[in-house]
Amino acid sequence: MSHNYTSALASVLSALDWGDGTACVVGHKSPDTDAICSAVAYARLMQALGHPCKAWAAGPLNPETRFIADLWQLPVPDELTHIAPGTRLILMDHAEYAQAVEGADRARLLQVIDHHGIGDISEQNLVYYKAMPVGSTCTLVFTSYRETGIAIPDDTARLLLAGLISDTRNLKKPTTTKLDILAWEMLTAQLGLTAEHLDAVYAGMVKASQDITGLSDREIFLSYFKEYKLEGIKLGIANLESTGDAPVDMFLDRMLAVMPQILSESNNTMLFARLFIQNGTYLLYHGPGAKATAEKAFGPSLREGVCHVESRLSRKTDIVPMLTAVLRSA
Ligand SMILES: [Mn+2]
Repeated sequence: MSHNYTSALASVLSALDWGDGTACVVGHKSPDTDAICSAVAYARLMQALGHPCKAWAAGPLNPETRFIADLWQLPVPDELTHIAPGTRLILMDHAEYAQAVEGADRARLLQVIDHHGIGDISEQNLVYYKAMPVGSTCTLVFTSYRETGIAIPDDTARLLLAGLISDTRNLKKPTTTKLDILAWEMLTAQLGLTAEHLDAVYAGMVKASQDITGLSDREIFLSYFKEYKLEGIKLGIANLESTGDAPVDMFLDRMLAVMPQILSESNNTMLFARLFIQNGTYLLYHGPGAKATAEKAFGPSLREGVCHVESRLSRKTDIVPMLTAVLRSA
């Protein structure tokens, strides 16, 4: 019975209009470890099911991904800057054009595998859309292997575990679900890894993501940057992972100094940045209307360009919904 069920689920994917070429499997721009690893692992699953696919990276790897890719010898996809109209496309870890590779809005969208809100993507043809409120897209890819009855090779298990521990802060993040924990347990058991070892690996990833040695202020700002279209307004939000050795105020000055240039080069209306340190979150803002928007969402400015909230705010689960609510009522 279970075999029939898994093969029937796998066959559902054949109903998509795959065309003659190779489908692009790609995560969001400014890719993080989950976006990269889920794309490679999912492309491998589609290949195993007989659908020609290739995984891509929608931008250079961030320092954390480079660290874990080196440590675990993960395959790193080539970089894709734009796709041709009509290309078959599978979006991983995002569901909005503002975060997608250039040309995504004119591609033929086949699938979305994601754990965010439903953005502005559209597709008139049949689509396979899998979204769940879980801790990582790699968790969803894990379930796709299980559902379709395809065994997970060890090198794919490492990819899935890398994305999973990155996005869930090794199961410590509040967005972690029992499904993420189950995937983590099964993947670590398969690979013969201990919890202590995973703690050490994750500590190395955090250290790498916070190591800003040798990066310009602009590179620091853009390392964990995402773009959104909220209530029709295009904006970008940076996650700043560490101040390095700099005092907080000096670091904030440096980030505020690069924001005007980055804004003028992008087609965003506003820029924001989040820096979490010691039980408080600094929120930087820049651009027309950004101050009023930030102050309505986060309270009066601490100083020009900066608000502060005495709790840990997540970009996905706190900041984006708060900004959306303010922009909706504007
Ligand atoms: Mn993710």
